[in-house]
Amino acid sequence: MKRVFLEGDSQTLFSEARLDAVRRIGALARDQDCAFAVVCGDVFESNRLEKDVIRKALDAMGAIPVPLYLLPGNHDPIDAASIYRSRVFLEHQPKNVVVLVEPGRREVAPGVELVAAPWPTKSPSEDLVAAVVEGLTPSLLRIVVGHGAVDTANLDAHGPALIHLADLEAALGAGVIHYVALGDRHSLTSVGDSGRVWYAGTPEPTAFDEIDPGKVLVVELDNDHIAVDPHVVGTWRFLLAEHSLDGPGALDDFKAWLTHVDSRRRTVLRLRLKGTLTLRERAELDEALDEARDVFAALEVDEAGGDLALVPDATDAGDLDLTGFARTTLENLQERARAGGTEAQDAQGALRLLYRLAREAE
Ligand SMILES: [Mn+2]
Repeated sequence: MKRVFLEGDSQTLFSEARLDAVRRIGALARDQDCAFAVVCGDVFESNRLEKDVIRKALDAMGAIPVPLYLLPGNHDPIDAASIYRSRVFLEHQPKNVVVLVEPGRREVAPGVELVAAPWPTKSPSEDLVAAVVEGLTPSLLRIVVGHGAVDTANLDAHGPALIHLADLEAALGAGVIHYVALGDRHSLTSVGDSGRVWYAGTPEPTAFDEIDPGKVLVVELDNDHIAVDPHVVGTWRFLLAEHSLDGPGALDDFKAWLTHVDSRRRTVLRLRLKGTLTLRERAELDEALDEARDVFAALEVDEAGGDLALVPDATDAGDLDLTGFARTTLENLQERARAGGTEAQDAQGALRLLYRLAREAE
């Protein structure tokens, strides 16, 4: 996946973690004695990827000790330019990797069928899952493999390809199908009331708004029994944290917190900071954030709300050994910074810079 928020070697770590997640799925499948594994679409972010990405992914998938069924989704539909039809994919496709190219039923074990609903294009005009479930009569143990949003109100999705949950629940109730494995949502989600319709979510987290990502589901299924167990395979984290820097010791507490966050090299941190700082404190904060930027995978500081204010005080000037023009500039900026309004924001920025430069020059 593209990740503009990462720089330098964090990019490499992120790529490697995603391949490791595939390998962990293989180890889990072996430990849990799984008969096979399915990936419900968006296996690849796009149909146009670098060859080495495809080769590395297929190499990791090939080490999974069970059959692996891949469903084309909206990011990797099975159109004429599909990644699954590319020469590099076909040449390196391991024996255990099967692409669910055709919609409909496929026997994957004695008495067990997948009912696949691959995406033929990026924007299909119908409910692809309904199309493959329609007309089935009870016989084998059936697992529907689909991709896309479900039409339940709480997920607030729309479009002609929405998956109609009521139809699926009716088919589950009638014993025509027994489990529905869905992809698209990055959050681990049980849909509806049957306990048999699930999004596993993304195996490695990719964004802040995902709920309970980094897992895969081990599903145990027979005609009248089901168990669905989430297992952790992801190692990255998108962490949103808010801190108030007001009051004695708050800045020190925040700096201590930064050093106690687990797995910092695999943590993308977004900070919302609020409080009122003197120039000296602000410089201390900036230094701590600069250091954190080196040890976290990425660090974003959200200052858009203007919750982090700078209030220059008399001791700030005392910290700096400034004379003449520089001293006059400092005093002018302090005055403007206190005055409020948009000019005050600029003045605060200029003061921070002046303070830092002056301290560095000492
Ligand atoms: Mn999708």
